[in-house]
Amino acid sequence: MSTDQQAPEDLVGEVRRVAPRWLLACCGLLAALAGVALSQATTWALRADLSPVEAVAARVRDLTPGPVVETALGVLGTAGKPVLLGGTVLVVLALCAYAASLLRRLPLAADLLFLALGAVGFLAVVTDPSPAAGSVLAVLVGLVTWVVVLRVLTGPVLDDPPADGSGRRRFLVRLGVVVGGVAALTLAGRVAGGARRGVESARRLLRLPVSGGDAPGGADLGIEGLGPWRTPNSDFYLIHTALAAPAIRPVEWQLRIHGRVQRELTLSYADLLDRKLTEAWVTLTCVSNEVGGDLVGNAWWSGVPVRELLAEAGVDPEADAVLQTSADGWTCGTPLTALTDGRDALLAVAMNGRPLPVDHGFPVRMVVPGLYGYVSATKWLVDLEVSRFEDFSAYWTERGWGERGPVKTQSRIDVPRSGANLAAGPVTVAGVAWAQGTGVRGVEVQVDGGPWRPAVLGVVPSVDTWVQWSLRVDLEPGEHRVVCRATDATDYTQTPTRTDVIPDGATGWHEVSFNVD
Ligand SMILES: Nc1nc2c(c(=O)[nH]1)N[C@H]1C(S)=C(S)[C@@H](COP(=O)(O)O)O[C@H]1N2
Ligand SMILES: [Mo]
Repeated sequence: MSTDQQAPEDLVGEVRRVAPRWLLACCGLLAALAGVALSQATTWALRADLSPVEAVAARVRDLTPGPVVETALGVLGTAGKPVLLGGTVLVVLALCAYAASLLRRLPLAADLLFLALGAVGFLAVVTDPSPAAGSVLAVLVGLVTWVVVLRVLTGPVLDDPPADGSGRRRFLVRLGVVVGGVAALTLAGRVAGGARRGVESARRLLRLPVSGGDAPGGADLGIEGLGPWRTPNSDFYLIHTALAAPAIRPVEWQLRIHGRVQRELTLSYADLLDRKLTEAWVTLTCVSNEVGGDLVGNAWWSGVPVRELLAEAGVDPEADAVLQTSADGWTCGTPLTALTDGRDALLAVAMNGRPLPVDHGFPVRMVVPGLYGYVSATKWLVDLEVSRFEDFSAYWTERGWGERGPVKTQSRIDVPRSGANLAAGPVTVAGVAWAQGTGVRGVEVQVDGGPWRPAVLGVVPSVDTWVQWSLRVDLEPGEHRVVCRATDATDYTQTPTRTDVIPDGATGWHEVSFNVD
């Protein structure tokens, strides 16, 4: 009997079968594959534009000397991209396999390599011109998968194997679970991403009976540095708790209206479009908007007045609230009166004449003038339950935010920018002010602590939109400080007292400081 055919023996003389390095390398390879697959699946599912592997490959390409890239492209042609991506993956797999093969002598080698590769992926993703949160999350998912899968696979291999061969069974079971689990999750990510693409194309094909909305003449003061009165969909602020926007096809969308009603209603997208649509300019504001912040936007919305649907359902006179639920499970509670008092509270299907963008709630969202978004503007809306405030709690109110959320009268200076250096001569100070549901009566500007001077206001179609304002002032060379404040139609003038955004919206005056040469 020759010793080299036998497993080495330790001092006590028990048989110890040492896992061969190739087996450890295979575990490393599998862990690496699993990590790459799940990071890719995360990218798909969240519909981020860039997977970590793509980001790294793009960096490799950018860092490669130009002539090399050109020669490579000349040889490879359109195969250049797959070769670059495949090459990146192969290098990662090879490194991981090698590090895992050292696991016995250098137990931390693999973890350190994973961390280093994760850092490379992270850097590649965040230095992208438009880094997406989904891509960053994908790096994290990949990293965690590497570490966990390697532990899971090598556990039974590195432990002293029981003589009865159960160690081998344990390994095979774990191998099966890892391979099956990763394959299933990757497929799920692919399907989720595909669903989103399907919804995007369904949205593009929709032709809705809506108009694009004409901004009233004189609404836009046309001042450089002051954003347009109508916020384009692509520039409209985005706030939601969902990591990825729910993908809902119009044909599968349904809205249920129930709770304290005489007749429950269930509406399809077609039912909604069969009704007469109302269209209105409404400025939406986020309660988290700081003084001077930009979580506010104005759009032309088309939809069905929710009061008509509530009237059909027959609301119980005891009810004082409507609990709204979105497809992703987010909830908010809206005062019933805001939905029934005649204001343009809409189940909106279009924004600025286009079907709602997926990120803004496609196919149907709520828009309620005069209330902050967190208590009213549910995107991907699927359920309205007529209720009482005392009978439920909603997503943000559970987290310490106010129950009702009426918009506070606010104003903002957009030009000059803080810290600007202006040429001598007359200076235009301009911005926006809003008091949805009430209307802005006037905006005043104070320069360097002097008297308040009334600004010129743009024309607005209703009390539900913001208004642009401007004032020309002559300023001496030097540092200047400008403050603005709005007065609404109830004669309330903005308080100078600064309060935080939590629990129910910031107060205080916006000011900017700048220099005149
Ligand atoms: N489903 C869902 N709807 C939501 C939210 C959310 O987190 N999930 N956020 C709300 C908040 S806080 C605001 S300010 C508005 C923002 O709408 P927008 O992203 O279209 O600008 O959406 C509201 N609707
Ligand atoms: Mo918000």
